Amino acid sequence: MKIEAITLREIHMPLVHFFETSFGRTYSRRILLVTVHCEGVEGWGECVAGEDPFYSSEWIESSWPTLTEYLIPALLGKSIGSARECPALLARVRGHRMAKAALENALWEAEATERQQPLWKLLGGKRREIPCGVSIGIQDSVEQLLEKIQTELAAGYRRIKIKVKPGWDVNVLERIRSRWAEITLSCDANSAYTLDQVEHLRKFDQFHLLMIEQPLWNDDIYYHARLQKELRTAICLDESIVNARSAAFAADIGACRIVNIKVGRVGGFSEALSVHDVCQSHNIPVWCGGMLETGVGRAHNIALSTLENFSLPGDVSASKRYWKEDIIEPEVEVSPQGMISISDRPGTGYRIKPDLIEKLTVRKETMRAK
Ligand code: OSB
Ligand code: MG
Repeated sequence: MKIEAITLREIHMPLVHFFETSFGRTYSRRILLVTVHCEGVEGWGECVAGEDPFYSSEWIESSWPTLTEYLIPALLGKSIGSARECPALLARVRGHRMAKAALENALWEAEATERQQPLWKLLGGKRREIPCGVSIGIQDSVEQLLEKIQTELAAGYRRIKIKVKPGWDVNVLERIRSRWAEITLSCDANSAYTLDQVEHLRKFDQFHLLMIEQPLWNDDIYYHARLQKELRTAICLDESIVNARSAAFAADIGACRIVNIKVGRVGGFSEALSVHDVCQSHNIPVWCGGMLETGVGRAHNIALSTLENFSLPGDVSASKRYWKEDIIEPEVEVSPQGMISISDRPGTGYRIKPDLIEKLTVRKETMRAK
């Protein structure tokens, strides 16, 4: 597969409903998409970096020049036998894992299409349907949150995750549990607490949560191990698992009992597969995290979620929860049982909508091999 040209573009898409975490509120997404052009075959990838450097230091204004000045030139003109060769070609650049993942994942999609094989099979997936959960942001009032939970439960979702921060946590969980004693419930702090708050965090144990996601610092593993010893509730790491080595370290020292895998956060499918395998060998179940993706990134998350150790419901939800109109067809749909069924079509099994994407594009640059 010769990489002849790569297109980088930014699209703007308003969210159906704002999304608030402990680090802020988002109303509308600015999203970078890449298209790799390889001898008549195309592959698409989504850079999941945010509008601001709040979830991670990487954000779209750091991704764009890193892609055009370093990462895209490192791939142009190269002939590769498999997308697995991509990480080595990009390894000279440190960090910028979300930008790297956009390119690598686009190459996996192109490879699957070229081989006339479903992407999920190429990745080694087994599941023919995947269980789905939802991540519900901080709302203006607890009543509004309860109403949202009601809607998502009625839609069939199998796990409710709420965002928490000091002032929006124990009080809110109490209200949820008094209405729904039995639902599978978890929470995500996005690093809103410190180890000084262990007594406060211990109060979360009474709610029988499936997990508490990333309670402490975004780059920390060691203190999460200290905290896990103090809590009955399983800790799940998101931000601090950046590759297979950090997953192995976290597993070895008992920093978590569950891992959230985001393919962008770990730098692409190859590393995501390694994280999956490391966790499996340590008996740590994983689930697929989300970054408010469009259908392009969502389709990749779905393919990854078919791997064996993705045994917990992911933040992989229906297109319509995020967008008035998604940029793929068919849109991602979730059954009344809270499942997404996996297609046997080659590639992702979804088609992109070129006209809609063109309409949403605010900047675009195509770079070609010399
Ligand atoms: O921490 O999982 C997170 C969204 C943006 C940044 C970080 C996170 C999230 C979500 C949303 O929780 C998951 C989704 O529905 O895409
Ligand atoms: Mg998270």
